[in-house]
Amino acid sequence: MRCYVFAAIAALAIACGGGGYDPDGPDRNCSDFTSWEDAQTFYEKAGGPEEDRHRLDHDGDGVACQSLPGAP
Ligand SMILES: [Ca+2]
Repeated sequence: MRCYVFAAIAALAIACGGGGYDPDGPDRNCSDFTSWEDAQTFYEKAGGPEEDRHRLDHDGDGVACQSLPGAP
């Protein structure tokens, strides 16, 4: 029974994950991304400036990981 519940939650997470973002996944830091575009895409999927649950945008201007190559 427990496995069934976990499977249902996983399916829901995939269905509602906004294009692959897993809110229960590991914390991510800017150093986990090789390019700014990847970090920005992840940041927006994770809720963007309203949530920023991974703290990728410390100054809150809506642009994540400005230290990465390719940042505007
Ligand atoms: Ca920023």
